[in-house]
Amino acid sequence: MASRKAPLGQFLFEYLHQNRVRHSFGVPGDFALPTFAWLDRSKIQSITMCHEPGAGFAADAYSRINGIGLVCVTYCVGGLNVVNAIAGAYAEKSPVVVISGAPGRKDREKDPLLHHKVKTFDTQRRVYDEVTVASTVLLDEHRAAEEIVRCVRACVRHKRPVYIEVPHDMVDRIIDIPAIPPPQPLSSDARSLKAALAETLEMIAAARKPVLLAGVELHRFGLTDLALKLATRANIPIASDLLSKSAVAENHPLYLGVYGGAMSSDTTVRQYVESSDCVLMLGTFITDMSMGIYTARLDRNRTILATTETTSVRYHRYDDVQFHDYLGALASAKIRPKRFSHPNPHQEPKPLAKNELTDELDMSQIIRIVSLHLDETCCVVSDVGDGLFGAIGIRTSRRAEFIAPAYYLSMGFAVPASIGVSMANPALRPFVLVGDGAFQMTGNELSTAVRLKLRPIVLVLNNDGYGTMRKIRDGRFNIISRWDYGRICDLVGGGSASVARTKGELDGVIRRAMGSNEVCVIDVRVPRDDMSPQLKTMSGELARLRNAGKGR
Ligand SMILES: Cc1ncc(C[n+]2csc(CCOP(=O)(O)OP(=O)(O)O)c2C)c(N)n1
Ligand SMILES: [Mg+2]
Repeated sequence: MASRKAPLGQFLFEYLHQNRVRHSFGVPGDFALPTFAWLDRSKIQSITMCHEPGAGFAADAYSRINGIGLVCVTYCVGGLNVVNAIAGAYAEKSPVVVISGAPGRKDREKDPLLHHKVKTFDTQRRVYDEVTVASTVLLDEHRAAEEIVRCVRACVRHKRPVYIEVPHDMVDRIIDIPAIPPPQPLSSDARSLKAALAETLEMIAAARKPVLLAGVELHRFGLTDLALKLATRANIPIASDLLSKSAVAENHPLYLGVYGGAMSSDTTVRQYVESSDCVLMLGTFITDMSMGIYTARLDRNRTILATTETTSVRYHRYDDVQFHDYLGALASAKIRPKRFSHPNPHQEPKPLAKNELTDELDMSQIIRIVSLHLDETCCVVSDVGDGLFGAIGIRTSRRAEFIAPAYYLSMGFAVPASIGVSMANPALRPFVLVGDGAFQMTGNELSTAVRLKLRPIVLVLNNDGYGTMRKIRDGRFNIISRWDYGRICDLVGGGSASVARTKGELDGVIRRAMGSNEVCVIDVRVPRDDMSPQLKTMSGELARLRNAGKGR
């Protein structure tokens, strides 16, 4: 594009639109109104949410599906409200652009006490520096365009949030827009890449029982097909982890299940991975959660870890190797196919028999019944709580998407995230698993879903309080108010509500919900002391860890 001039606000949203942003989630404020006016005039649809945390979670989920997303807020009262959601996006590599309105350049001259200011005019930007890969305050019209381009490119390149602060008296100014050269692709150091590949191929060739752990970066960076090509050509089985759960179809003949130490989806996948002599971790985040709270048994001498940040083969680390170069070369390399016979081939969940329809529900059965209904048009959006742990056990041949804050673990994610999912891909039907506690945090965003005519199916897993916390350590602090969850539909003026106490009831209401075209809220009564097998393991391990230091 040749150099030209345009109003700052016009360029900002034009450039974001060119970079595939189609929706923005936010709440306006006086410092942000001139920016919102430009947003309104742009091709990007602006969605006003009930509260900024909801906007942040919606934008995060949107970014995970769309490849980039946008949240627009006002200074500090709005921006600081959304920091937690953006921290989660940073931690889990979700490319969200945060735009915040701000006091004007002129307002800042004598450093007055202006409403929404905390300590200095730079406070919010400095807070955001901790949760973003690039930030800017657009105080200079000569550099504004360059700064916008720099931040958006960093967002796309690193798949992490960036922060752009727009002073209200800058956004209408005409700025210089220099010619924008195309981004420089990152390239590997040829010798380092060659050495990494040679050691990797040697290790794979010598392995009797290699396994591929498909990590979440494969999905974020669009590299899943390359990993599948490698697995298929070399006949190497694949496991995912909780963050990357939907990366591979669960009926793929090479798919083993979700690995996570003692929190794996079943013992076969755990045994397979832990007895492998070559664990190929591709794009994997090694976190306490994905490694089952330190229960994973993965010896570094048997592992290869390749991500966008590191390439390590056993104890050797190779610098300046780009993940896509490494994976691309591996996928095309000559590897003699391995012998593999599946220890636990895919089975569909068992349909409900007549004689069990009146049985009480428990978490394992809820997960089974959910699995019976999911198909390719569904996106399971899970909040933090037993919904997330239980979801490890979801098994269906139809490849439903799966989105959850599975590492950062912020409650309140799922209901607003379902709005982001629907806006990013209207063909996907969100299937929300949310605890009663998490629902009380952000469930009011169903109001936004109703207004936008979206149709999430929301299972409120109602176990009367903070079940997960109760399992780690019980106390009065885990008691929450009892709500009649279906009544949210009266409050927000739309959607249908139902209660499920038995297996048959849950099956019936999910079937009806799948056939309907509106928000469906299902109050799922889970016995207070029940939990999924995965939560049982996790809470046992956490309780052991938290109690280890007791008395010190
Ligand atoms: C924002 C936030 N606050 C607190 C926590 C700590 N926490 C983790 S799970 C949990 C309880 C969740 O309760 P609920 O949503 O009812 O799900 P359940 O555990 O009962 O399945 C709490 C308080 C958190 N992860 N995120
Ligand atoms: Mg609960």
